[in-house]
Amino acid sequence: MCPVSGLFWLSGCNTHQSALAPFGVEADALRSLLVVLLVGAVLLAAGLFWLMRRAVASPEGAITHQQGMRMVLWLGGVFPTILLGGLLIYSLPMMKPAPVGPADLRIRVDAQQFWWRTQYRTAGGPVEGANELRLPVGRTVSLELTAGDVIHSFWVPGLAGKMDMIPGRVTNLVVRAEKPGRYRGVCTEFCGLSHALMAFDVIAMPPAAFDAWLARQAQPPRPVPLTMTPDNPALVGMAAFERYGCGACHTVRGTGLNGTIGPDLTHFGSRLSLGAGILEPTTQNIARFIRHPEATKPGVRMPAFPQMREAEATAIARYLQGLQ
Ligand code: HEC
Ligand SMILES: [Cu+2]
Repeated sequence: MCPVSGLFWLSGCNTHQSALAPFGVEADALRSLLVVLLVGAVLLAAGLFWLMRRAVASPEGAITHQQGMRMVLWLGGVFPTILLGGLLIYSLPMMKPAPVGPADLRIRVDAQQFWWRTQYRTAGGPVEGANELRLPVGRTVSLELTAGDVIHSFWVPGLAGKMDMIPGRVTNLVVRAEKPGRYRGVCTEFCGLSHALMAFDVIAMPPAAFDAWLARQAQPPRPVPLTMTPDNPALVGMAAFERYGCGACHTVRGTGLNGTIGPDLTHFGSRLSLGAGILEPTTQNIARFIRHPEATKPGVRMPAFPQMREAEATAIARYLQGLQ
């Protein structure tokens, strides 16, 4: 449900990608600030309107020159100074990032044309992922934002404000999710042809479920059952995946394929979307994406495989969906 739907009907009132339906403490503070500013601005405008009407209605010479000058001093000088000073004092604490302790979770998010590389820093070493961000509810998380090619920008409207992602630099964004659920983030800096097709899922989870998920992500995927018949689609797909050289750009841990140009596919089967938050990960969509990624994402950094038979693409899709 949209909490302020009456006022903000223009926003379209979704709850999975909206700064007006926050699930993180930073976005919540920003929304409060917005409401305070909006109410203040309306009151101010109403007051000025009232004064203006009075001035127009009163006869000439109703106030002396000196009274007029005093009014300018108070309404044009003293009042705005107090108002802006108050607002500054009110909003300054919001600009200070929340403190991060050594025990808090750190996640590196590296923006690429047109997808997201993620790296969860754990005691056992970094855990690679892509195109989705999972957060434990109630825990402080420090996001280390950077980019591999051009400037991108990280924005999860329900979580916190925007932050630029700059090649060669790491900027920190400290966040805390408060409500579990599935949300969405986007790139908000024009970064190339498919800039508008560069999104990602944000999944806020209860801490215990998050820990279990992260432990699973650190492991290689469950192996393809080799005991099945040779026409087992996943087995055929795995062979085709190797034969077409997908491993030059993609990593599937535990198989020796460790390319790093494209998204890590180790646990691709557990992801909720395909192509950086763009498509449902159905077998058909995946197969189509593999043969003609540019049909979905113009300017994509993955080559097309038009020579690949549809059955082969479907087999690869089945194999990838099995990577849990
Ligand atoms: C030259 C490097 C390259 C090769 C070779 C390559 N890919 Fe990709 N692949 C990429 C890049 C880059 C992306 C990210 C595209 C985007 O979303 O902008 C990608 C994305 C994908 C995705 C979507 C991943 C996600 O998280 O949504 C799948 C699935 C995929 N590739 C499968 C394959 C398969 C199967 C092959 C072999 C037939 C292959 N790729 C060959 C670079 C490559
Ligand atoms: Cu981008």
